Amino acid sequence: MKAEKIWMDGKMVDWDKAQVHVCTHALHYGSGVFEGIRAYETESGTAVFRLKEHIDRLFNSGKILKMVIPYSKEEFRQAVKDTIKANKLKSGYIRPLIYRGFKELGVSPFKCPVNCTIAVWEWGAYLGEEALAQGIKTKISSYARIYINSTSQKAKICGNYVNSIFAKMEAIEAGVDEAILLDTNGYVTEGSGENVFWIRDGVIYTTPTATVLEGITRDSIITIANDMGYQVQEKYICRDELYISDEVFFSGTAAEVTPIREIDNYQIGEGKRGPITENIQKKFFDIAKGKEDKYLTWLDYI
Ligand code: PPE
Repeated sequence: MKAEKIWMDGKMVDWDKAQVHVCTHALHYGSGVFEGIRAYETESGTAVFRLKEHIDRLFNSGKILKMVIPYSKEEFRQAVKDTIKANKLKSGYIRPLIYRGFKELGVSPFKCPVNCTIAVWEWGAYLGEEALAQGIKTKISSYARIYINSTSQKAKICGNYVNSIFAKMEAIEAGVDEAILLDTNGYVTEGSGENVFWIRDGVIYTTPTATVLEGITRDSIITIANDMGYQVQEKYICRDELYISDEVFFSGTAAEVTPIREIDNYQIGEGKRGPITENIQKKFFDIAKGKEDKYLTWLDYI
């Protein structure tokens, strides 16, 4: 993973020189907020998928963590595009990060500066190309998803991801690809970095957003599925409902639309990518690659 330039507080800096002080507040306490955005190659050049929504969520994350961001949303959107151009990136991943920098240590972040960076790099399928076609193996995590009153699910806060790291490490060591976390009441929430969808008798379900990140891919899929004539419902469920679903899949910027073929050694459906998942996945990629006029407003061309 490497590119040429990183945008740091308004300047393009060489990849290897994009460094911070070891007493950076966010390094000690997780006091940063970030985004994950993808850019796709289209016939009319590189396009960023739902840039507006991602920058809106980034600013909302900053608001929740009481950060005064020294740029406007418009400036941030432009900086994302400039970073893509500076790296001649055709397609890949974009990682804006706003964090409390170095002034002094101690839990209160208020005296530390709010620093902003944007990195971009080429990033193929999150869980491997094969995962997109064949589906992945997962397990229900023994780690509960962060309790709703312990931090904020609406904010993509760096520190929140320690919960995801525990779940992911456990999944990898158990020999599966990804974890699905339950909340403290036992209801299904999300993956370490993905929202979850399941399908029963032709109806598509996903979790309500109270206990999960408001995924932008999740929102895209709900729109796409409705437009395709599927019924989509939000529902709280326990793990067993996933076991007996016809199809289950993850959605996320990094994960895109990744089918799940196994959960806790239970085969899901036919044990491969299901037909509805495949339809939605195909539509999603067509849209992201600019092949669907109806959704061109979701793309920001470079
Ligand atoms: N839940 C979590 C916990 C999450 O981190 C993500 C994104 C989602 C749901 C899906 O949200 P969206 O990307 O808006 O559809 N996870 C990002 C980080 C992944 C990583 O490994 O880093 C991502 O997909 O970019």
